[in-house]
Amino acid sequence: MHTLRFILGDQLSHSINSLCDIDRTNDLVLMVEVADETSYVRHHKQKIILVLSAMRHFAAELRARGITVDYVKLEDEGNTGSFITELKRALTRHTIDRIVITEPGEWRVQQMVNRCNHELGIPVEILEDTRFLCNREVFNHWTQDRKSPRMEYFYRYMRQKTDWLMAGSAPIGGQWNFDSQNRKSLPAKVSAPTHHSFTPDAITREVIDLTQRRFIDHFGDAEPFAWAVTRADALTALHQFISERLPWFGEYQDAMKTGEDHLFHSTLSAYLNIGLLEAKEVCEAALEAYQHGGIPLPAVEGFVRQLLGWREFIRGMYWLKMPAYAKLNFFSAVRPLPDFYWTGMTEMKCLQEAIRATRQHAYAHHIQRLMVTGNFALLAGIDPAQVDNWFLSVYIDAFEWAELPNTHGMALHADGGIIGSKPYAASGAYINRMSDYCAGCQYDPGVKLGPSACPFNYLYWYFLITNKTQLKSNPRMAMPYHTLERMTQEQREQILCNAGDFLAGIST
Ligand code: DLZ
Ligand code: SF4
Repeated sequence: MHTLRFILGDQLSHSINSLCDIDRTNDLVLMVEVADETSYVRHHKQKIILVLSAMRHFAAELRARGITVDYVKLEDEGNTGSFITELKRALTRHTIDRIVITEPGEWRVQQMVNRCNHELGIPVEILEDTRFLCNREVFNHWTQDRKSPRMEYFYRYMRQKTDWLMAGSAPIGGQWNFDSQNRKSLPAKVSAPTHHSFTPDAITREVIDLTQRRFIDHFGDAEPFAWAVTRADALTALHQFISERLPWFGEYQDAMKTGEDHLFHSTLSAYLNIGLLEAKEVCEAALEAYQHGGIPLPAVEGFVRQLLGWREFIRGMYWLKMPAYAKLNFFSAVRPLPDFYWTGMTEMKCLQEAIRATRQHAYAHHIQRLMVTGNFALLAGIDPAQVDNWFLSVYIDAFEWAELPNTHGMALHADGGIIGSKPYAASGAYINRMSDYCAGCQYDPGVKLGPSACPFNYLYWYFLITNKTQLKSNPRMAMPYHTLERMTQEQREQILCNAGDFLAGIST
């Protein structure tokens, strides 16, 4: 029996199911760089470099283990540019009895894999992706009989299931969630340790050159490219995070500071999402460090919740709700994405900073994504499909299963409350409290109306006024609507007038 084991660019794990029972004598691994994947969205240059370089390094590691790898590079002669046609071509090069694939992470690619059996004319076995902490069947079962599945309850279920941070059946510290202690802004004297940085080797250099040539018009800087592209370097990044940043991760996880692009965040999502690291080992490393002392419970709990709770929850919801989910547009938002999301040319300092960091590193942290770029798109009524496309393109860790529920659901509430129970809408006061951006901005977060007012202030009320029908009955929105009702007719008219003028001035 000769088996072809097809490995995708986000399946770069030696533990992946499709390699488990590999027969080194008779089997071969196929990996392909294809135009379909490099171009289905206009990925940030560093995202292309990360994936292709990590794929090439992974292939070399497999060969070093004695595994035969057929690797097709993007510019190899005859490359047909798609997974299916490359599989077909591989079948003409080798004698193969069956194909084994681990289920793809994205709905789009799953549709292709489902067609393989029919199109390739040989048996195709699709295996479960066991790198997640909760499999899809268990997740679906957990959602049954729940009208609105919520992350917090799923997280508690997973804590009990894994026995992580538990004292018997109760959570350690008597609380499931310590977020109330995790909302500090960054004091001026505190600065974050240097972020991990790896020098590109010859393989990465070749991919950087390829990207500079073929994808020069894609968003973002290709260099400096400092990301890990091997498991060994990703493990170094993990251990550096645990010892240097995890102790303060909780306290400052919502903080933003000019020029501090990584703060105390792990930035491991890129490695997790392509398979260089696994969620279980990352959580276990954090839990072990906590047991040795020196890491506050709110820090480790907050971090573990991101992986055990949030990451697994959004992946489960993605598969539960796709493909209809991507089309939902609860607020019927239609405004085109402003140009400044690509150019960074806006007078709003917070947006400038978030977009600059994104262009430089293909990374911005959670609060910049949710409360600055995401919040602005929500308040301004930007078409969710265009916002989804932007987030999917520009972030190094953006694979649709992770990106879509976060953008479409959490940031934009375009799903009407499937992921979160209320929109994360906030005025300039929130950004001012959590950052130092406003001090360097031409707008004033303390002014509500007029030319010097922070646009987030009137856009916040504009959002509530224009979406009253959809939001009025949401009990979690009762407070802001109560405040809105106490405003005079003239105040409301001024809000609409300021917002209208501002939005008309945005170049799209
Ligand atoms: C993101 C990406 C890129 C840019 N290029 C490739 C590629 O050339 N070959 C490949 O196998 N995978 C690539 N990927 C990752 C895929 O898009 C990813 O594996 C699927 O989206 C998973 O469903
Ligand atoms: Fe952003 Fe408003 Fe602060 Fe300017 S004043 S940085 S626009 S929140």
